[in-house]
Amino acid sequence: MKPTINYALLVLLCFCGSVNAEVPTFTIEIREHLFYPSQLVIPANAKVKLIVINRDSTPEEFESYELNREKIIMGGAKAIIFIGPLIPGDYPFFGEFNPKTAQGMIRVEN
Ligand SMILES: [Cu+2]
Repeated sequence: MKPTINYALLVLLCFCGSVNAEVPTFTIEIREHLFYPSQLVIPANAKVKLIVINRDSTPEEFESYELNREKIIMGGAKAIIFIGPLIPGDYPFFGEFNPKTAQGMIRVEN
C-alpha cells in the first residue's frame, strides 16, 4: 500500500471527526404527544443537530414548514435532523400525527 494513500485517508477521517464535534446538538423528547422542551433557543448562522426521541409507543412525525423538515419517528425510536444555518427568528414545528397538542418552536438568536 502506498504511504500517500494512507495519509490522505487519515486527513479525511480527522476532518470528519472535528466537524461533527463542533455541531451544537439539542435533544427533544416526545412524551404523550407533546414535545419536551417545546421551545429551544439555538445559535444563528450555525448548523445544528437535533436528536428527537419518541418515548411514546405510537409513531410521530416531526414537521416544520419554516424549517423545511419532515421526518417520521417510530414509537420508541429516535431521529437525527440537521437544521441551519438559519437567520434569527422563530421557527414553529409540530407533530403531524397530533398537531393539536404536539407543538413547539425553535428560536434562532445571534
Ligand atoms: Cu408531514
